[in-house]
Amino acid sequence: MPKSKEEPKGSKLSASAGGETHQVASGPDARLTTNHGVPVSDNQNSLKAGARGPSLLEDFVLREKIQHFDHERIPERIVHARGSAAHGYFELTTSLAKYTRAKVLTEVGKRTEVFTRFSTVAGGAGSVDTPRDVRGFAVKLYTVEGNWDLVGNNIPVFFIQDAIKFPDLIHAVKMEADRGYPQAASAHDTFWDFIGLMPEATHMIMWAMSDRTLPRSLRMMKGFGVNTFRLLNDKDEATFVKFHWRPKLGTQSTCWDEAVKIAGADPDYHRRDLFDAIDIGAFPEWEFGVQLLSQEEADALPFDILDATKLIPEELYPIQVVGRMVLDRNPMNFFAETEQAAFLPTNMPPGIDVSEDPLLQGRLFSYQDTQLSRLGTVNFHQIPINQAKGCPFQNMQRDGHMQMQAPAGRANYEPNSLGQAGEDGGPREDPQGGFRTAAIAADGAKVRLRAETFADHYSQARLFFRSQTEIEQAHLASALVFELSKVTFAHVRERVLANLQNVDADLAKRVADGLNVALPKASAPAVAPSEMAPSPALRIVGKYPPSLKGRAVGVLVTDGADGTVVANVKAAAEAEGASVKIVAPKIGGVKLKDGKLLAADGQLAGSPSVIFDAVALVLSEAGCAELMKESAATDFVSNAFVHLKAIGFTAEAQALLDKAGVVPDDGVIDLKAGAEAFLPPARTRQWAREPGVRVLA
Ligand code: HDE
Repeated sequence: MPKSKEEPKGSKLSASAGGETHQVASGPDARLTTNHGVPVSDNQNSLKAGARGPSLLEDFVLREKIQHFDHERIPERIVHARGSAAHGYFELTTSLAKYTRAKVLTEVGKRTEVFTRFSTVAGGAGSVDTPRDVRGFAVKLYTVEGNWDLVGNNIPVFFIQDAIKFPDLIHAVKMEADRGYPQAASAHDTFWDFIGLMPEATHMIMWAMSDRTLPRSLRMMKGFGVNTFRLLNDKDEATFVKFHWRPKLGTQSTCWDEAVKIAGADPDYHRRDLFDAIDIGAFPEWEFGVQLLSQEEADALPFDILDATKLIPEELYPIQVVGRMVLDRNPMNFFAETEQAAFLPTNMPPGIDVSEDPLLQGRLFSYQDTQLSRLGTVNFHQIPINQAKGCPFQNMQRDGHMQMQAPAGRANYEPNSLGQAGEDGGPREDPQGGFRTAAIAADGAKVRLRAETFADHYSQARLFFRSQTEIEQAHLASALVFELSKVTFAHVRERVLANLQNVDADLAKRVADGLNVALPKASAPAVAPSEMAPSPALRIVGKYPPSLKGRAVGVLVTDGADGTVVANVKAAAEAEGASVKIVAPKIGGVKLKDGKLLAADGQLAGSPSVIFDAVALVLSEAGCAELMKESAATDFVSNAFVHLKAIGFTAEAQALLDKAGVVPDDGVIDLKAGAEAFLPPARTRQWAREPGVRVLA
């Protein structure tokens, strides 16, 4: 759409989500108009026949306003409906020119604009941020050779091997068909019924029941392309590739009990965390990495590289870090950008190509198709957030609903001889620079078959479980106990247990004990699982970065608290990059011991400790006595304790600690030792505390 060159006085172009702009008046000239520009004189009263009379059909101002409102919603995404996103850039640090001709992967130092959307899978758009669920990690890179959408997840494998099972999987996990619940939860009959009948899902189930599905922050999640793709170099030689994003803040998770409570305390926990971080300039960053394999190397693997239920252990093929992504700008309008963003795995610049992975092959159809019902037009690529911004896009496609462009000239077909390419003749194909597909032989008989190389459903599930630390294994087993305890059909639980026997006999026994049911015999695996060398890369525990960077500390204060202690804790934590929030019984703040006022960031009842990574209690004796009558205060402390957080305290808080059941350990720090002593335990969770506060499977 042509932009007006001269801006009228007192007006500006509304900042766009990617290209299109429209003039909006600002300043004193900012008057309200209808959608067609007619100035509105009264936005408070509809047109009536007399002050108390009926409204008149003639009132086009009222009708336009109400009608637009009636149609504000578009269908939410069928999966990944709840999400939040940010703008930023991708920067290549090492060229992959040996493997690909895609400029985005060969031009070192060049910054490519991105729009990245994170999501949960099962819940609706209005569900909460912290259910146990896989997270979507979709990146749209506006490259100079067209958009590249790397539509991944925070888990490197998937539940199913063939796209034809996807509708069944999603029907099984979403709200049950008759009752319309549960929302955003896999802990119910239909999900586990399906899972028990689909042994290929077992590896993914290990990941889904691990702490990976309870991310602490969207900024602390890995991202994976999941499917195998190909890179194609300028000689059209193909190399298999797996794509990876690694968060600079490390991979961090919450506890299950904590995630459940966060859902109540702040249903928007993740979206707020991302927005706030970017708002204050703490821009989240990820490394971009690849695993590259030749056809011969792929053939030598003990599993099929086309099978999306398998990963390639990093110990076998290390991730080569070749770039980074920084998210540094919040969307200006959630609907226009985040909601209307359409990610398509078919969006790939020349030099990147798909593989024959049967899951990916189905995805190549689905995403384009779903946009038609969601965005309602074949012209959804013209919505600013979806436009190819890095380069022009032009072809002979015309018209359709919501056409925003007015292509000039008579040539809307090709070939034509009406003029030169780029002039009256319009655009032409580019055999050299255009997208080319890897020339992979494909001449098999038409069959509906699953390759035998896809038949091993348990080796990598075992690899994952056995690679975890003891703590993570206990969390995983306990998550299975929790979920299966919500299953009401005994035969469904039994079938899952029979499958778990093939993963690890000890795991199956722990889960059966946790359910207090008999352990069934192992199901018959299609292929007996084999042992793989443990992969420490698959662990989270023990790898938190030694810093509070990007995390939150809550300081609970009362009237009469020692301001010096508060200031010291704040300074020490902020020096490491934490955000520190003052929590007080009343939002108006407290009067410190020295008489000074200290403003509060949050009121106690609305700022429970679940929204912080570590807490400090800086109380006066009288203040503590008051808090002893306040369950929100006891919960603040007891939850921090059972969620394995560091608790700093002043001596006056002792009675509250005792009432909350806090047992002294390395993570319970008397602040008289100085704020510095609080930092080391605050940088991690007190894993050693867990057996004393929670019975794990
Ligand atoms: Fe998706 N998926 N998916 N998916 N997916 C969608 O497309 C689908 C799969 C993923 O932030 C839908 O625009 C099929 C794997 C993300 O907007 C839909 C299959 C992975 C997002 C769709 C899969 C993903 C989607 C719904 C099996 C990880 C959110 C709305 C063959 C690599 C993108 C939409 C965003 C969204 C189909 C499996 C990731 C229906 C058929 C595997 C992150 O087209």
